[in-house]
Amino acid sequence: MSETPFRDCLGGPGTPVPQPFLNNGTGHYDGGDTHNYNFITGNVPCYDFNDPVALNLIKEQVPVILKGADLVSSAMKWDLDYLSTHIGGGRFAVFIRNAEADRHALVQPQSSSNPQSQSVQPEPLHIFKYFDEKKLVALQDRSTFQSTMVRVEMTFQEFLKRFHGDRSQERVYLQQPLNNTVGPQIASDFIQFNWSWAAEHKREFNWGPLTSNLLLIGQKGNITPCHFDEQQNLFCPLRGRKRILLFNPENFPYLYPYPVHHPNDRQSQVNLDNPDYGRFPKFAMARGVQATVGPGEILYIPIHWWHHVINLDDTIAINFWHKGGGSAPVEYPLQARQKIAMVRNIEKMLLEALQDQNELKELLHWIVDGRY
Ligand SMILES: O=C(O)CCC(=O)C(=O)O
Repeated sequence: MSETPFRDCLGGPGTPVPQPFLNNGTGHYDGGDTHNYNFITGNVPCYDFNDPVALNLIKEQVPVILKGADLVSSAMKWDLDYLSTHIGGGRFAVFIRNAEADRHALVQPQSSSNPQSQSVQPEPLHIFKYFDEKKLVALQDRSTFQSTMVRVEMTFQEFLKRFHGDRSQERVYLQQPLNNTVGPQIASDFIQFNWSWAAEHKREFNWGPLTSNLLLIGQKGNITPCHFDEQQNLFCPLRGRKRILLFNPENFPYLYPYPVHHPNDRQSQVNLDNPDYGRFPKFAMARGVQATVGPGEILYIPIHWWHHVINLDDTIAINFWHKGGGSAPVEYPLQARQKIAMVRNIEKMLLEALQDQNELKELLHWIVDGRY
């Protein structure tokens, strides 16, 4: 059992002094790992893979880094060359940010009474803010949404060409659940993952079924901005380091998530690198922790925990997403993650009843104003 949980972990004491948070002179963000975020108050603890303390933290839904992990040992040889040779001829989902497309998109949206419309500004090229395409189709007030990120399916060879292109003009991020189109060598590596550890611990943690293993291949400096998932996540870097800022579910009101019907549902409206305290005053109360993880480590990201992911290097990673799991007996007061699930359900139910996304705000005022 570790007495000094940070020893030998990438983010712990003894880590080489990293480069400053930099703009590398070409006008585009180039990542960095020393930027001091005043809302980060500590580091995620790090333990040996099978340390019971760590496993207990996971049971309690607290983030932890597991080091010396052998969950995906057979994938530790995956680099771009190996994947290029063995991944097969299937098509892969790639998110693309393009400077030229951004220039065309710089049309200001019409003014709207909706608060989200004020956040419609071009995002810097390295930000990959996820949006839900189905929610975009159903969105009634299009002035509240603008994304210059597109999702394109392409072969691995096409992706590699763009990955090695001019990053000041275009950035790419491959994010593809592993499926049966992969070549036999990758399939064999996948079969050799430590599935018995995964199955045994899934039971122990009371998680639901594994839903997917997302393969992520990102460029240095790419950022997946602050969001939460409705899944438990064992996040396994295979190449390069990532710095991940995490906020527990109690921070929900401080991070101003978009409405449930919005394409950016589950994303924070706050720009962590330049928070607008005028619009988002409660962000001043947000408090988070951070982890820097690399190959051979696993970061456990609990369901409903906010996470903001900075690629410190070119990276390859794979995650294990699991459903939340069976319902434990309800205890009061409810925990933040249970309240989040409840709030999301209420929002969805009211929208379904109203059939008009623009009416929801007024209805909520009817419920609250002068009454609570
Ligand atoms: O690595 C990234 O950029 C994003 C990963 C992430 O958000 C996840 O696995 O839930």
